[in-house]
Amino acid sequence: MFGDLSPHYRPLTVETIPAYVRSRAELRPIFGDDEIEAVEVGDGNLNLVFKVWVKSDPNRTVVLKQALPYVRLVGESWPLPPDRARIEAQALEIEYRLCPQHTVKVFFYDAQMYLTAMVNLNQHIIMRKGLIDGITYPLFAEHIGTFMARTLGHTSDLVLDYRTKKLEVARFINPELCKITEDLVFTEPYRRADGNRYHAEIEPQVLALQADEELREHVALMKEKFMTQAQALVHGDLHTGSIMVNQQETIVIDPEFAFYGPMGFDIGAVIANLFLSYASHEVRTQDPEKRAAFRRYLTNSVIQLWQVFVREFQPVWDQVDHINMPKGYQQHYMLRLLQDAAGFAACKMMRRVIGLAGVADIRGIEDVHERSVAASLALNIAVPLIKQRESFTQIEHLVEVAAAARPTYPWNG
Ligand code: SR1
Ligand code: MG
Repeated sequence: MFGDLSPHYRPLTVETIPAYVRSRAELRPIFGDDEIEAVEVGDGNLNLVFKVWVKSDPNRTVVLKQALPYVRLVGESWPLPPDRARIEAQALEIEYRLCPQHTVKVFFYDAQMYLTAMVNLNQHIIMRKGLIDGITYPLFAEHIGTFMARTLGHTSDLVLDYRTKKLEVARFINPELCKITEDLVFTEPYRRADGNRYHAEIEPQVLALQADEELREHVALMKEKFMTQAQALVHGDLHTGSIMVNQQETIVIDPEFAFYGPMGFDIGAVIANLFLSYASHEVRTQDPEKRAAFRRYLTNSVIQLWQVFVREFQPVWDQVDHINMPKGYQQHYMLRLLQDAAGFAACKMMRRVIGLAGVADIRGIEDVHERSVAASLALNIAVPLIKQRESFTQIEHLVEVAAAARPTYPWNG
């Protein structure tokens, strides 16, 4: 269906990892002839992920990430081309060149095995897990704003020459993974679909949302933009599960959904996930003062990441042709990015509540009534975010929408 699998491809297991590691000269400086241990840690939707280390010295370690030829979340009934691993490795190479301090370092990509060997970020945790526990990361907004400005600005027509840009668009054609996004983010949540996974208690709100034709018009506009605007090399899945953090560092991983798309899709993904956390702490943090403080951190992060993005994007504007791209055009461009980010953030929030692939922030809330409160609030942030996006002229307007929203579960009528 997607072309032939490499004849050398075989999914690794913890048992076959030592022999594989020995077969790769690039890993010899790390592992030598020492005894190797491995564990499979992949908790994502698509791939195998192994942590591998020297038994006598766990600091000598790598992560091996290998694509499966199907969607792990669903099983072999949903085939998926493992060539996405090549897209991911090539995107990481570009992101590392443009922003090494916030991109995971790759040792090599094995095209026969659809496998990437990379640094084991064992001093970091998945940001989503930290946010669920109410941990703040004060440098995150500065770091992610910088990462997005560098990787998006420097892969756009504003920097690349006409030919390189078009060849890069071709190199990053990623139809099957884009189709997943088209279906799961922009199509299925707004209609009856077998893939949807919302829980029964939230159904009245979901059905009302799906019946809202004005909302579906707005979503259709965002979907069109996603499918047609080859603005820059976007990460394509920049949620808080694709970001590893600690108090000092922020490292982006997992760009297998990368393609040339609208910049606002990445910016919106980050904002969406901060707002999903905001909604989840309606019930996750019971103490009102602690809740308010954590939410202040989240909303300040939204504001700051945009301010950093604008600041770090300025060098791009400084080097464009100011005759054809005068100040007014530049301001218009940045305003469109802000409004796109709001629209995409909304779609990404709605899909995480209604669609196939949820987020632990909300779906991990055990008590179903508490989960419903958080889910309801997330939807009530998302809907005005997309409908009002063309009135937003500053980032604070997005935060005002979140702050004004309330859960409408339990229902009155
Ligand atoms: C079937 S894949 C589901 C989701 O996992 C990835 O992280 C993307 O967000 C995708 O939509
Ligand atoms: Mg991923």
